[in-house]
Parts: sequence; C-alpha cells; structure tokens
Amino acid sequence: MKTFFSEDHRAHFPQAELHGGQFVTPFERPSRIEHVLTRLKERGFAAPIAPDPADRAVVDALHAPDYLDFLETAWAEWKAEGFEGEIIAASFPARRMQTARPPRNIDGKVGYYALAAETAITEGTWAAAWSSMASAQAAQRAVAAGDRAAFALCRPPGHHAASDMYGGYCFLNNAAAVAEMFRRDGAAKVAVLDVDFHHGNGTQDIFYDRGDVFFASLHGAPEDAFPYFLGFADETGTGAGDGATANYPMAPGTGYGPWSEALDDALSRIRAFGAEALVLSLGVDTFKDDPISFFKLDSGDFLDMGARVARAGLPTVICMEGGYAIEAVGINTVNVLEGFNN
Ligand code: SP5
Ligand code: ZN
Repeated sequence: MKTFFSEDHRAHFPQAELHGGQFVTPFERPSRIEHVLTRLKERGFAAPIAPDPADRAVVDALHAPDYLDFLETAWAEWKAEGFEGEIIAASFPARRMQTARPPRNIDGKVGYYALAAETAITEGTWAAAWSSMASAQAAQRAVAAGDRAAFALCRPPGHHAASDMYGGYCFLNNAAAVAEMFRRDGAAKVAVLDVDFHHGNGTQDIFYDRGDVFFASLHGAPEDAFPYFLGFADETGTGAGDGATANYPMAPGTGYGPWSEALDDALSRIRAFGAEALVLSLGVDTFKDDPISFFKLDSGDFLDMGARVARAGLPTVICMEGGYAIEAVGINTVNVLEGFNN
C-alpha cells in the first residue's frame, strides 16, 4: 500500500488550543505524523510519496466559495485588523441569530465560519490544509489507477470541515474530496466510513442530501462528546440522501466488542447500498489512552479493524483523521494498514 504525504503540513502548528478554559499546546500537532512515518518505515512500508498539487475543482465542488476565500485570506485580514495572536473564534451565530450573512469584520467572519473555538488559524494554515487535501487526492488517483488501496497521511485532518465551516482541527474535507473524485471517475455509488472517535459532522453535512454517497460514522455519543450537536442515531439523510447516512453513537467506556459490532453493521449497510469504492476516515482516537476521547480500544484491535474493513472487498482510500495519544498513534494507525493488507 502506497502512502501519500506532504511535509507542508508543518506550516500549520498553532501554539494555542482553547481547552478547559486554558490555552494549551494543541493536541493536533505535527509530531503525531512523525510517529506514523517512523512506524511505517519500521514495518517495511514503502517510502511516502509527495503528492501532486490538489485539483481545485474538486474542492470547489464541496466547499462554498466565500468559505474558501475566508480560509485563504483570514490571516492577512486578522493582521490588518491589528490583532497580535492566532485566529481564535469568539462570537458565534447562535440560536435565533442571522446565519446567512457573513460579517465584513474579520473577527465576525471568524465566528461565522467556525464551528468551535478550539481550532486556531495561523499564517501557514491554508498551505498546510491544501497540502493535506493534495495527499488525499493523490491517494485517490493511485486507487483509481488500479491500486487496491492507498493511505493518505493527511494533516491537518478533514472530517469536521463542512461546506462552509472549520473546526475540530479541520479546514478542508479530505475524505469528502476522495468520495467526490471516485464519483467523477465513474463509480455510481461510494461510501465513506468514519471510524474516528468524533462524529464526522462535516462529511455527513456535505453528503446529507445525496443518494450517491453513503456516510457511516462510529463515534462518541453527542450527549457526551465533541462536536456535540450532530451525530445522533436518528440522523439518516434527507431528500435523495434519505437512508444514506448511518450513525452509531456510543457511550463512554465502549470497548472493541460493541464497537466492532457497530463496524460490522456499518459495513453490511455499505454492502447493501452497493458502494463501488470506499473512503475510510481513519482516526485512532478510539484508543484507550487517547487524552481527549473515551473509547477503550487496544492497539491489537486496530489490526482486526483493518482486516474487517478489507473484507468489504472495495477499492479503498484511507485518510488520516485524529488520534492524540502521540506515542501510540504510529502503532495504531499502521496496525490498521497491516490488518487491511493481511
Ligand atoms: C479530527 C479530530 O479528532 N478532531 C477532534 C476535535 C476535538 N476538539 C475538542 C475536544 C474537546 C474535548 N474535551 C475533552 C475532555 C477530556 N476530558
Ligand atoms: Zn477525532
């Protein structure tokens, strides 16, 4: 299995994440990726391939033009306003406020496009997000050209990014772009399976009214876990997408037994849907020692996870999402790939 990866992820390294009322070093940090690279090498995977630039047309098909303009220009506008720190959202369009009119003021715009305040934007955020998107797209091209599967070592991650919202450490939705590319290449139906601990609200939102892309997510129940306001079991799609979304919210302390039953159910739904290609949004923050999550998977469980996903028998692109138990991120991620390969 080829790995696609860009060093440009390093351009995104905020100093601050708002966590528990304090600014802490972000959980989503560059060193996460170093552990994956080291483990890939140890386990005999081929050296990562630097991706060609991303195709803008695919991104334009998923994200709103004003949102993309915002991401590209936010840092310059923030500096022009005279702000000294990193970009952190502070004012949001909450209940019964206007949600259809982006403010002119940059502080207002940031709140308009943010879905949470923990994620800072810095000077290099756009470049890093773009490079992450490029890795995802390159992995899709490898699979479209005949590889059984490919791994996009994306950073920053993407699954919380909706058509016009960033947050949860995500800016551009890499997995959604891969699904869209499979469609454009002729797959009539595609599935995105999101096994990150957190609900893939962005991916769900992008495909919610589409009948050609099935979205399934296994995640911490919204009552207890970020992003809190989406990912309930009764969200099943709308319009042409009615029935093409499946959510598996699970309680604190969930271990691999019940988790893997949900996985098998999601895979059987994907089979019944008739997907011709699969995108795996792979977060390893389901690990028992993850600092911000509450499932109880062991490192060995990730091998079995990969094997079960492979049994779907579909051309597969694996996109890196979350995982914050830094030392174990490499082992757990590569275990999924090895389980898939074997
Ligand atoms: C891609 C991804 O995994 N994004 C996750 C973003 C989570 N951000 C906010 C987390 C708030 C966590 N509160 C945890 C309390 C732990 N005791
Ligand atoms: Zn996550």
